[in-house]
Amino acid sequence: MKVTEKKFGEHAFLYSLTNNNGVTLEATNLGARIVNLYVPTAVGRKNIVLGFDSEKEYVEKDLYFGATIGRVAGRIKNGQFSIDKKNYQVFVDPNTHHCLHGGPHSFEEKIWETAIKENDEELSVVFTHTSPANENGFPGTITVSVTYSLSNQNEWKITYQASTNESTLFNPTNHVYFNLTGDPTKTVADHQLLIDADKFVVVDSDTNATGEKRSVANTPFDFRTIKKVNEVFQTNYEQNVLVDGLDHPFILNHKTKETPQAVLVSPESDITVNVYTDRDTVVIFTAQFGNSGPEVHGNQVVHHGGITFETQTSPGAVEFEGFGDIILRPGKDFYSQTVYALLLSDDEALL
Ligand code: G6D
Repeated sequence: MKVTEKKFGEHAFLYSLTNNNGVTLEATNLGARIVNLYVPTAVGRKNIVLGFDSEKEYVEKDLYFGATIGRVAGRIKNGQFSIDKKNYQVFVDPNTHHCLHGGPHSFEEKIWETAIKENDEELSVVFTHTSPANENGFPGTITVSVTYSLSNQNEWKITYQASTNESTLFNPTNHVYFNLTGDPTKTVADHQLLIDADKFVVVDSDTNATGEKRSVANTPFDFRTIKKVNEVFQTNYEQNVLVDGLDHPFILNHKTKETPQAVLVSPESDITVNVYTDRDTVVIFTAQFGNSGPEVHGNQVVHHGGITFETQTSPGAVEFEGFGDIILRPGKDFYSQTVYALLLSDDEALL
């Protein structure tokens, strides 16, 4: 196992974590983000996530790629919520009138403090950041740590911890885009997807949660048995047409501890990502970039050129009953883990 560190721009550093199987995870303290995830395959090394080559490129192109998202993942309709009967108005985008991913200049744009940790089984980089009270209108000063670990079992584990001095909202996630072909000019249509969810959250034309949890049964959003993502793209199902793919919260069943909550398999079946999380929802976004996808290592990302697994509490939690509680209170610290476990076809031990 090995860790190296190098400059990634004016302020940021890039940390490379390599395990004993030749898997390398690269992360930067700009936004506590994953930049690259290289895996060995029969036809050579593949980078299975979308990322840019420098701090400057992230700032100029897209700060959400691979970033830690917060304070609140997804949209807060009209930027309004209340805590203990006190009403708050947070920053809203002037075009959409909603607050997306905690508003601008949030976690994804900050330079986080960094520490490296190592034991016999895994390498970790620990990112910490303090967000001052009233940032984008959110109450409470919160201290957040996000730990990325890479194990010799080929698991990328994210551990979130946070505390606050005043009751506030907190619902972080990670915005990694996977493309298991290693080629951003190929769509994820031929990837196979499983989501262990009996229900998804219906969204409106602004991609806000409507408050309706709908059974996936008899809809194209039924991924309880593994199938190609294309099976959604090809339908006229109104929820697919509305957002031109998937941009939906799926309510996870969590029936057993052993089985993954979601699975993604490459078209060649040489790479599998098993997603395990303690969160109750995963938002799946299939990178609806149209013709304006950014260039990644010299190639433009195509429409549907990536897929996210944004584990979280469902958007809509501040508006609707039964959508979970995202209030973080003083003295009750936040703790959560999500694991992206890689199964590589040339890794006999893992099959
Ligand atoms: C998230 O769900 C949202 C999308 O709607 C948004 O476009 C993207 O982040 C930037 O995945």
